[in-house]
Amino acid sequence: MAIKLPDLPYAYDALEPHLDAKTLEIHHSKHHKAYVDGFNEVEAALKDAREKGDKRPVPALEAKLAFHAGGHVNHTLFFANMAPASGGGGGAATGALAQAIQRDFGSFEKFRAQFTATAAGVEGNGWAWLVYQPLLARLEIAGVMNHENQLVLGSMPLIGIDVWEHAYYLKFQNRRPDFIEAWWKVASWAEAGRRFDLALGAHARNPGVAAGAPVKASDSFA
Ligand code: MN3
Repeated sequence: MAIKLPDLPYAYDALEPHLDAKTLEIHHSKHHKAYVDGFNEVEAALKDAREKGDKRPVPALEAKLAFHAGGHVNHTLFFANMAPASGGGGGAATGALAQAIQRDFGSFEKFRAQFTATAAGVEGNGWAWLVYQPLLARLEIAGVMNHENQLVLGSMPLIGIDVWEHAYYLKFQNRRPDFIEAWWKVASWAEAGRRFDLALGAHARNPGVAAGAPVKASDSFA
């Protein structure tokens, strides 16, 4: 079944003055749309290959599928984990997520410094994500190249930043660190906290989900 480009949860100019409307419009209506279209095209090609019993294109199509699916999922999460500064964007984590960040990184400021360094240090195109890894029962920061590698399987994304040049070049040119600083002013900790609560709930219902390992639900900060 074909997927569709989701609407943004705010207007293109809603993240001004930190992130500019033109970049956001192109990012959503052109770049994100290209991943949605790419995913649908690859899915159709895989279906065709299955029906013809043709194995030859499968490895290349699966690599493309991971790229476009990763692009679609990452952008959907990314646009939703920002909010206008006047509507809850910026600030810091609260509640259970704040306690988990304190436990796993020492403080929010130390987490912020490590996350910023990860985002700034991604070579070429990629992302930085804060994730919850249920089998390790802890938070991790992952630098991701392109859209889809270097993540531990089963990690649940909580909040992330797109550091592909298309995310910032119009306004910030080569100054990725300035873009990252601007992003912190619109990062939605309400959304990250909501995803963390969902991740903990899923983990509590099925703590050994991936390997059958005797992992305890991480309820020490619940
Ligand atoms: Mn992007």
